[in-house]
Amino acid sequence: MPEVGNSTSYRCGYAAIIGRPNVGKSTLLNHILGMKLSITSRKPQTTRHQILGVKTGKNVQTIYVDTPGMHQRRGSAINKYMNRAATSVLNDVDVLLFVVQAGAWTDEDDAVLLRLENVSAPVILVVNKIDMLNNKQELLPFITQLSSKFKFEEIIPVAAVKGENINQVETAVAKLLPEGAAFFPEDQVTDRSMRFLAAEIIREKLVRELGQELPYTSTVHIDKYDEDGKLVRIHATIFVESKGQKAIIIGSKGSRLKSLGTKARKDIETMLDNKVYLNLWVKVREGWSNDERALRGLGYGDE
Ligand SMILES: Nc1nc2c(ncn2[C@@H]2O[C@H](COP(=O)(O)OP(=O)(O)OP(=O)(O)O)[C@@H](O)[C@H]2O)c(=O)[nH]1
Ligand SMILES: [Mg+2]
Repeated sequence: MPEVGNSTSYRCGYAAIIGRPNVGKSTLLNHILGMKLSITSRKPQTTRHQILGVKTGKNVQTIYVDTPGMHQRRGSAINKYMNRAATSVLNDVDVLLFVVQAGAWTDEDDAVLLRLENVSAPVILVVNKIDMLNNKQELLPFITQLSSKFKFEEIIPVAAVKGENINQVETAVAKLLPEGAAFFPEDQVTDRSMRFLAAEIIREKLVRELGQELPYTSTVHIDKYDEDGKLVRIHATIFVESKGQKAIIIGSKGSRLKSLGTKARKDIETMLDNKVYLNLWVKVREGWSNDERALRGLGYGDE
């Protein structure tokens, strides 16, 4: 085992990945880690919880914190929970990675920027999705404009989905971390349990396969998770808010639920490197997403 944390020049600290929904925060984390830890989708508000991703190198351990996109959708308790999970890290980390989309600055980005005004940690601006720019000439003026908005430590254009310039992000973060021993053992990648990650994978399939509104009103609860060496048996319930939503998820003769389940099972098998039996139920719990107590019972406790 390489020496982790004994050398005086070792660095270790926390870097939060923040920004509005859908800019590619979780994709960035997954590429840095070289594995799929945090779920991603084309729909905004995919990530709902803080998720730690630990990257251990020879001279540095960076503990990344993926966060839900900060958003302006007001009202329901789950939206408040997500915004809390996103903003509560701001004063608890050593570095902030503020992710934005190249050429697509919005009011929600301005709202994030406003939150950074009273934060003492250095902020690196990550300009993501540069591959999507029709005209590469647009990048420089975009960056110049943003650099006048805030005193960013660095501005790094990347394409997270292709892993382009990701090393630069890691190096910039490492330089800003305090000296100190590693907090996590070198083989630990996250603080989250396999049970939690399995629920997330199931939720990813829901978000990816269902209509625009449904993902916001569904959540996944793992009822049973048993491991007997050769097989991991998982019983999970998908909670929705109405009978109509339940019917949509189940699909004709159960076809959609079956295909969701198969996709989720395969991903969970890859994650666990084990055979998995997955049993999915769909239940209606009216108003769960706006009920603080129901939310806590479904894993949305204070972070
Ligand atoms: N073209 C392109 N697409 C990207 C890039 N990075 C991420 N995406 C896509 O953008 C979408 C959103 O990515 P996510 O990583 O889920 O975004 P997020 O910021 O974590 O979103 P929330 O969790 O909802 O806040 C997905 O469809 C990604 O595949 C990129 O560099 N280029
Ligand atoms: Mg995300």
